[in-house]
Amino acid sequence: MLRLAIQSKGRLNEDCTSLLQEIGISVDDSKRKFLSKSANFPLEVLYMRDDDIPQVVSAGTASLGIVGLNEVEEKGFDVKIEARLGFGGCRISLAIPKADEYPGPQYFNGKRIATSYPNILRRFLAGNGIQADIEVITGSVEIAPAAGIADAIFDIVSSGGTLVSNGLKEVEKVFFSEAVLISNGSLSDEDRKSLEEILFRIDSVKVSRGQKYILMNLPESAIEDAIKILPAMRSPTVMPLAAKGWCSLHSVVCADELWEKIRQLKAIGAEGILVLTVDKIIP
Ligand code: PRT
Ligand code: ZN
Repeated sequence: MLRLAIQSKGRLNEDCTSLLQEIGISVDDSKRKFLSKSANFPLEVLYMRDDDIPQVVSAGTASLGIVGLNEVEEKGFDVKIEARLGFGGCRISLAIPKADEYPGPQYFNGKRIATSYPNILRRFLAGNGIQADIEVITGSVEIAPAAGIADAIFDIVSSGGTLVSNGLKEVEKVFFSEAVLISNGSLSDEDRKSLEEILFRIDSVKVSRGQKYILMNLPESAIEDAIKILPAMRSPTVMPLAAKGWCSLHSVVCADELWEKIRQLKAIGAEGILVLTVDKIIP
Protein backbone atom coordinates (compact mmCIF):
# COMPACT_ATOMS: atom_id res chain seq x y z
CA MET A 1 0.00 0.00 0.00
CA LEU A 2 1.19 3.54 -0.76
CA ARG A 3 2.26 5.63 2.21
CA LEU A 4 2.16 9.40 1.71
CA ALA A 5 4.11 11.68 4.06
CA ILE A 6 2.62 15.16 4.52
CA GLN A 7 3.35 18.03 6.89
CA SER A 8 1.55 17.50 10.21
CA LYS A 9 1.04 21.22 10.81
CA GLY A 10 2.25 24.32 9.09
CA ARG A 11 1.73 26.10 5.82
CA LEU A 12 1.36 23.05 3.58
CA ASN A 13 -0.88 20.94 5.80
CA GLU A 14 -4.22 22.47 4.90
CA ASP A 15 -3.55 22.51 1.14
CA CYS A 16 -2.39 18.86 1.27
CA THR A 17 -5.55 17.83 3.09
CA SER A 18 -7.73 19.75 0.61
CA LEU A 19 -5.90 18.19 -2.34
CA LEU A 20 -6.56 14.68 -1.01
CA GLN A 21 -10.21 15.61 -0.62
CA GLU A 22 -10.39 17.07 -4.14
CA ILE A 23 -8.94 13.91 -5.67
CA GLY A 24 -11.51 11.82 -3.83
CA ILE A 25 -9.20 10.17 -1.29
CA SER A 26 -10.85 10.32 2.10
CA VAL A 27 -8.63 10.29 5.14
CA ASP A 28 -10.15 10.76 8.56
CA ASP A 29 -7.77 13.34 9.91
CA SER A 30 -9.96 14.23 12.89
CA LYS A 31 -8.53 11.15 14.62
CA ARG A 32 -5.11 11.51 13.14
CA LYS A 33 -2.13 10.84 15.35
CA PHE A 34 0.78 9.78 13.23
CA LEU A 35 -0.64 7.48 10.57
CA SER A 36 -4.17 7.43 9.03
CA LYS A 37 -5.49 4.98 6.49
CA SER A 38 -7.75 6.10 3.65
CA ALA A 39 -11.21 4.54 3.68
CA ASN A 40 -11.53 4.41 -0.12
CA PHE A 41 -8.03 4.27 -1.65
CA PRO A 42 -4.99 2.03 -1.03
CA LEU A 43 -3.08 4.78 0.76
CA GLU A 44 -2.08 5.71 4.28
CA VAL A 45 -1.01 9.19 5.34
CA LEU A 46 1.97 9.75 7.58
CA TYR A 47 2.07 13.14 9.36
CA MET A 48 5.46 14.65 10.07
CA ARG A 49 7.68 17.77 10.00
CA ASP A 50 8.32 18.95 6.46
CA ASP A 51 12.11 18.88 6.96
CA ASP A 52 12.05 15.09 7.36
CA ILE A 53 9.87 14.26 4.35
CA PRO A 54 12.59 14.03 1.63
CA GLN A 55 14.67 11.67 3.79
CA VAL A 56 11.75 9.45 4.75
CA VAL A 57 10.72 9.12 1.08
CA SER A 58 14.26 8.50 -0.08
CA ALA A 59 14.68 5.77 2.56
CA GLY A 60 11.38 4.16 1.50
CA THR A 61 9.65 4.55 4.90
CA ALA A 62 7.05 6.47 2.91
CA SER A 63 6.66 5.83 -0.82
CA LEU A 64 5.31 9.34 -1.51
CA GLY A 65 5.60 12.77 0.05
CA ILE A 66 4.29 16.28 -0.39
CA VAL A 67 6.85 18.94 0.45
CA GLY A 68 8.21 22.27 -0.75
CA LEU A 69 10.67 21.98 -3.64
CA ASN A 70 12.98 24.10 -1.47
CA GLU A 71 13.31 21.24 1.04
CA VAL A 72 13.96 18.70 -1.72
CA GLU A 73 16.67 20.92 -3.23
CA GLU A 74 18.27 21.74 0.11
CA LYS A 75 18.34 18.21 1.52
CA GLY A 76 19.54 16.61 -1.71
CA PHE A 77 18.06 13.16 -1.03
CA ASP A 78 17.43 10.90 -3.97
CA VAL A 79 13.69 11.26 -4.70
CA LYS A 80 11.69 11.62 -7.89
CA ILE A 81 9.51 14.68 -8.48
CA GLU A 82 6.20 13.33 -9.79
CA ALA A 83 4.11 16.53 -9.94
CA ARG A 84 4.18 20.22 -9.16
CA LEU A 85 1.11 20.98 -7.12
CA GLY A 86 0.56 24.71 -7.63
CA PHE A 87 0.36 25.71 -3.95
CA GLY A 88 2.93 26.76 -1.32
CA GLY A 89 4.55 29.08 -3.85
CA CYS A 90 7.52 31.06 -2.54
CA ARG A 91 11.10 31.95 -3.36
CA ILE A 92 14.36 31.90 -1.44
CA SER A 93 16.02 35.27 -1.69
CA LEU A 94 18.99 37.22 -0.48
CA ALA A 95 18.01 40.33 1.47
CA ILE A 96 20.10 43.15 2.87
CA PRO A 97 19.46 46.18 5.11
CA LYS A 98 17.14 48.59 3.34
CA ALA A 99 19.56 51.53 3.51
CA ASP A 100 22.48 49.67 1.86
CA GLU A 101 23.29 50.20 -1.78
CA TYR A 102 23.34 47.00 -3.81
CA PRO A 103 25.96 46.90 -6.57
CA GLY A 104 25.29 43.22 -7.46
CA PRO A 105 26.26 39.83 -5.99
CA GLN A 106 29.79 41.10 -5.14
CA TYR A 107 28.06 42.96 -2.27
CA PHE A 108 28.16 39.65 -0.40
CA ASN A 109 31.97 39.22 -0.56
CA GLY A 110 33.24 38.99 3.01
CA LYS A 111 29.74 39.30 4.47
CA ARG A 112 27.98 37.00 6.97
CA ILE A 113 24.70 35.61 5.66
CA ALA A 114 22.15 33.94 7.96
CA THR A 115 20.03 31.14 6.52
CA SER A 116 18.31 27.79 7.06
CA TYR A 117 19.21 26.86 3.46
CA PRO A 118 23.04 26.63 3.47
CA ASN A 119 23.34 24.21 0.56
CA ILE A 120 21.26 26.22 -1.91
CA LEU A 121 23.08 29.37 -0.78
CA ARG A 122 26.53 27.76 -1.10
CA ARG A 123 25.75 26.80 -4.70
CA PHE A 124 24.60 30.33 -5.53
CA LEU A 125 27.69 31.90 -3.96
CA ALA A 126 30.03 29.46 -5.72
CA GLY A 127 28.26 30.08 -9.04
CA ASN A 128 28.91 33.81 -8.65
CA GLY A 129 32.46 33.48 -7.32
CA ILE A 130 31.53 35.03 -3.95
CA GLN A 131 33.33 34.31 -0.66
CA ALA A 132 30.96 34.80 2.27
CA ASP A 133 30.38 33.27 5.71
CA ILE A 134 27.20 31.26 6.07
CA GLU A 135 25.57 31.36 9.52
CA VAL A 136 23.10 28.50 9.76
CA ILE A 137 20.11 29.32 11.94
CA THR A 138 16.71 27.70 12.09
CA GLY A 139 13.72 29.97 12.60
CA SER A 140 13.44 33.77 12.64
CA VAL A 141 16.28 34.27 10.17
CA GLU A 142 14.90 37.74 9.39
CA ILE A 143 15.96 39.17 12.76
CA ALA A 144 19.63 38.15 12.30
CA PRO A 145 20.89 41.49 10.85
CA ALA A 146 19.19 43.59 13.56
CA ALA A 147 20.51 41.18 16.21
CA GLY A 148 24.04 41.59 14.86
CA ILE A 149 24.34 37.90 13.99
CA ALA A 150 24.69 38.53 10.25
CA ASP A 151 24.93 41.26 7.61
CA ALA A 152 22.35 39.77 5.28
CA ILE A 153 19.88 36.90 5.11
CA PHE A 154 18.93 34.18 2.66
CA ASP A 155 15.36 33.16 3.45
CA ILE A 156 11.95 32.26 2.14
CA VAL A 157 9.92 35.17 0.81
CA SER A 158 6.31 35.08 -0.20
CA SER A 159 4.56 38.48 0.03
CA GLY A 160 7.74 40.28 1.12
CA GLY A 161 5.99 41.69 4.22
CA THR A 162 8.38 40.05 6.69
CA LEU A 163 11.41 41.63 4.99
CA VAL A 164 9.83 45.09 4.99
CA SER A 165 8.87 44.89 8.65
CA ASN A 166 12.46 43.93 9.52
CA GLY A 167 14.03 46.81 7.56
CA LEU A 168 15.37 44.54 4.81
CA LYS A 169 15.11 44.56 1.02
CA GLU A 170 15.15 41.62 -1.39
CA VAL A 171 18.08 41.84 -3.80
CA GLU A 172 18.47 38.38 -5.39
CA LYS A 173 15.67 35.88 -6.02
CA VAL A 174 17.70 32.69 -6.06
CA PHE A 175 15.31 29.73 -5.97
CA PHE A 176 11.61 29.45 -6.85
CA SER A 177 9.59 26.84 -5.02
CA GLU A 178 6.14 25.31 -4.76
CA ALA A 179 4.76 22.15 -3.16
CA VAL A 180 5.66 19.00 -5.08
CA LEU A 181 4.65 15.35 -4.94
CA ILE A 182 7.78 13.24 -4.57
CA SER A 183 8.20 9.49 -4.76
CA ASN A 184 10.73 6.85 -3.93
CA GLY A 185 12.12 5.67 -7.26
CA SER A 186 11.50 1.96 -6.55
CA LEU A 187 7.76 1.37 -6.20
CA SER A 188 6.07 -2.02 -6.56
CA ASP A 189 3.94 -2.46 -9.70
CA GLU A 190 0.80 -2.18 -7.61
CA ASP A 191 1.94 1.04 -5.90
CA ARG A 192 3.04 2.51 -9.27
CA LYS A 193 -0.49 1.85 -10.59
CA SER A 194 -2.06 3.62 -7.60
CA LEU A 195 0.38 6.50 -8.10
CA GLU A 196 -0.62 6.77 -11.79
CA GLU A 197 -4.25 7.07 -10.67
CA ILE A 198 -3.32 9.80 -8.15
CA LEU A 199 -1.37 11.71 -10.84
CA PHE A 200 -4.30 11.46 -13.26
CA ARG A 201 -6.65 12.88 -10.61
CA ILE A 202 -4.23 15.65 -9.63
CA ASP A 203 -3.97 16.66 -13.29
CA SER A 204 -7.72 17.06 -13.65
CA VAL A 205 -7.89 19.09 -10.44
CA LYS A 206 -5.07 21.33 -11.69
CA VAL A 207 -6.71 21.84 -15.07
CA SER A 208 -10.02 22.81 -13.44
CA ARG A 209 -8.44 25.32 -11.03
CA GLY A 210 -9.35 28.88 -11.95
CA GLN A 211 -11.87 27.77 -14.58
CA LYS A 212 -15.53 28.80 -14.63
CA TYR A 213 -18.45 27.22 -16.43
CA ILE A 214 -20.52 29.89 -18.14
CA LEU A 215 -23.95 29.55 -19.76
CA MET A 216 -26.20 32.14 -21.31
CA ASN A 217 -29.07 32.81 -23.65
CA LEU A 218 -28.00 34.27 -26.97
CA PRO A 219 -29.67 35.40 -30.20
CA GLU A 220 -28.80 32.77 -32.86
CA SER A 221 -27.41 35.55 -35.04
CA ALA A 222 -24.68 36.18 -32.43
CA ILE A 223 -23.34 32.58 -32.26
CA GLU A 224 -20.38 33.22 -34.57
CA ASP A 225 -19.28 36.24 -32.51
CA ALA A 226 -19.71 34.32 -29.25
CA ILE A 227 -17.49 31.48 -30.50
CA LYS A 228 -14.75 34.02 -31.19
CA ILE A 229 -15.08 35.37 -27.65
CA LEU A 230 -15.19 31.90 -26.04
CA PRO A 231 -12.72 29.50 -27.62
CA ALA A 232 -13.65 26.50 -25.39
CA MET A 233 -11.83 23.17 -25.10
CA ARG A 234 -13.21 22.11 -28.51
CA SER A 235 -15.93 24.62 -29.11
CA PRO A 236 -18.83 25.94 -27.03
CA THR A 237 -21.99 23.83 -26.71
CA VAL A 238 -25.00 25.45 -28.44
CA MET A 239 -28.54 24.25 -27.71
CA PRO A 240 -31.80 25.54 -29.18
CA LEU A 241 -34.28 27.30 -26.88
CA ALA A 242 -38.08 27.10 -27.12
CA ALA A 243 -38.11 30.83 -27.95
CA LYS A 244 -37.57 31.21 -31.72
CA GLY A 245 -34.26 32.76 -32.81
CA TRP A 246 -32.58 32.12 -29.43
CA CYS A 247 -30.15 29.49 -28.19
CA SER A 248 -28.37 28.52 -25.00
CA LEU A 249 -24.59 28.59 -25.16
CA HIS A 250 -22.29 26.82 -22.64
CA SER A 251 -18.55 27.12 -22.31
CA VAL A 252 -15.60 27.13 -19.88
CA VAL A 253 -13.57 30.29 -19.30
CA CYS A 254 -10.53 31.18 -17.28
CA ALA A 255 -11.59 33.02 -14.09
CA ASP A 256 -9.05 35.79 -14.74
CA GLU A 257 -10.78 36.64 -18.03
CA LEU A 258 -14.34 36.17 -16.77
CA TRP A 259 -15.46 39.80 -16.38
CA GLU A 260 -13.94 40.89 -19.68
CA LYS A 261 -15.70 38.00 -21.47
CA ILE A 262 -19.01 38.85 -19.77
CA ARG A 263 -18.70 42.44 -20.97
CA GLN A 264 -18.07 41.27 -24.55
CA LEU A 265 -20.92 38.72 -24.43
CA LYS A 266 -23.40 41.30 -23.15
CA ALA A 267 -22.36 43.60 -25.99
CA ILE A 268 -23.41 40.96 -28.57
CA GLY A 269 -26.78 40.39 -26.86
CA ALA A 270 -26.17 37.61 -24.29
CA GLU A 271 -28.77 37.48 -21.51
CA GLY A 272 -29.35 35.44 -18.35
CA ILE A 273 -25.65 34.67 -17.93
CA LEU A 274 -24.92 32.01 -15.28
CA VAL A 275 -21.40 31.36 -13.96
CA LEU A 276 -20.66 28.12 -12.10
CA THR A 277 -17.59 26.72 -10.39
CA VAL A 278 -15.92 23.83 -12.21
CA ASP A 279 -15.14 20.87 -9.95
CA LYS A 280 -13.09 18.66 -12.29
CA ILE A 281 -12.03 18.78 -15.94
CA ILE A 282 -11.03 15.46 -17.49
CA PRO A 283 -9.28 16.40 -20.75
O1 PRT B 1 7.09 22.40 11.62
P1 PRT B 1 7.61 22.18 10.25
O2 PRT B 1 9.10 21.96 10.20
O3 PRT B 1 6.84 21.12 9.52
O4 PRT B 1 7.29 23.53 9.44
P2 PRT B 1 8.22 24.76 9.03
O5 PRT B 1 8.02 25.83 10.05
O6 PRT B 1 9.60 24.34 8.69
O7 PRT B 1 7.60 25.18 7.64
P3 PRT B 1 6.36 26.13 7.26
O8 PRT B 1 5.08 25.49 7.65
O9 PRT B 1 6.62 27.54 7.69
O10 PRT B 1 6.56 26.09 5.67
C1 PRT B 1 6.44 24.91 4.94
C2 PRT B 1 6.74 25.20 3.49
O11 PRT B 1 5.85 26.19 2.99
C3 PRT B 1 8.12 25.81 3.19
O12 PRT B 1 9.14 24.84 3.16
C4 PRT B 1 7.88 26.43 1.83
O13 PRT B 1 8.00 25.46 0.81
C5 PRT B 1 6.41 26.86 1.88
N1 PRT B 1 6.21 28.32 2.07
C6 PRT B 1 5.46 29.10 1.26
C7 PRT B 1 6.69 29.10 3.05
C8 PRT B 1 6.22 30.40 2.82
N2 PRT B 1 5.45 30.37 1.70
C9 PRT B 1 6.58 31.47 3.73
N3 PRT B 1 6.16 32.60 3.50
N4 PRT B 1 7.48 28.84 4.13
C10 PRT B 1 7.80 29.82 4.98
N5 PRT B 1 7.39 31.11 4.82
C11 PRT B 1 7.84 32.09 5.88
C12 PRT B 1 9.29 32.56 5.69
O14 PRT B 1 10.18 31.71 6.36
C13 PRT B 1 9.29 33.97 6.30
O15 PRT B 1 9.46 33.92 7.69
O16 PRT B 1 7.08 33.25 5.86
C14 PRT B 1 7.89 34.42 6.03
C15 PRT B 1 7.88 35.27 4.79
O17 PRT B 1 6.61 35.48 4.34
P4 PRT B 1 6.21 36.87 3.67
O18 PRT B 1 4.84 36.62 3.09
O19 PRT B 1 6.18 37.90 4.76
O20 PRT B 1 7.23 37.20 2.59
ZN1 ZN C 1 10.34 22.62 8.72
